[in-house]
Amino acid sequence: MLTVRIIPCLDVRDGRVVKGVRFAGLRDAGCPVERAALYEKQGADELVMLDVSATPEGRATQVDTVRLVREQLSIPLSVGGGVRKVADAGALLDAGADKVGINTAAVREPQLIDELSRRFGCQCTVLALDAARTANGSWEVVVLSGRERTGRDAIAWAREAADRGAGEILLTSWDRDGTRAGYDDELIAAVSDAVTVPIIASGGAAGPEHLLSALKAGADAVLAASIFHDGELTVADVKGYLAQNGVNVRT
Ligand code: 0VR
Repeated sequence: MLTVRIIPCLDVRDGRVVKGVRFAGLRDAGCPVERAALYEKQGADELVMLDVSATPEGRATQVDTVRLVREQLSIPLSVGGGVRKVADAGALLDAGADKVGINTAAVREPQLIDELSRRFGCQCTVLALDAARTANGSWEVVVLSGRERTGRDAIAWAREAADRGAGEILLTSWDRDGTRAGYDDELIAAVSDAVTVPIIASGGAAGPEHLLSALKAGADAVLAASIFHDGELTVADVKGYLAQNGVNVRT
């Protein structure tokens, strides 16, 4: 069994870490550079930084924030938020990101995935997929930070994105984000059955048992924000629990 990855997530708006519930009611959760250093020290395997600024002005600081975080981080860094074209991804990679996440822009223009993976390699190309449950028990893709439901089936979109060259899928349950109700394990299992690329589960974690459950559902890596930002749990706590439950973690 491959070693799983524990990935703290820094949602950044106007240069500050923020955290909300279902992408709303964002409250301040600290300085990205300090948080990144803290999580690496706790044993994080990778870091995801999502720029969730609403305005171009807020977004302008993203490249600087990537540079500052990169300067003192030795683990892999994935960056997403507001990537609309190949040049946006190039700027983030030049600033020190190892991988770039695309979300809304890829739904609007799926060939962007092909372009990114051809230009930078599929290992740099992460599809960020935010999914919300529908009335009939399936999931649809939501975009624009959860503000627009697209009607696109989330499983079909995951499959298409992987076929187009996405090397990894960052799978966020919009329903569970920030709720501490646990990951949407059924969503994870459904996407895991549909694609062979690695899946990072995201949204809803409250305790280490949720991360274990998501891994058992088929995730290759687990991402969390709320539980780490609020200091309830350290990455080391989570890794200790997973190791005790027979999961291969990097110690
Ligand atoms: P929790 O571990 O439940 O806090 O959530 C982890 C992860 O889902 C979130 O940090 C992140 O994916 C939420 N994403 C977005 C956003 C947060 C604020 C505004 C927009 C977005 O568009 O993804």
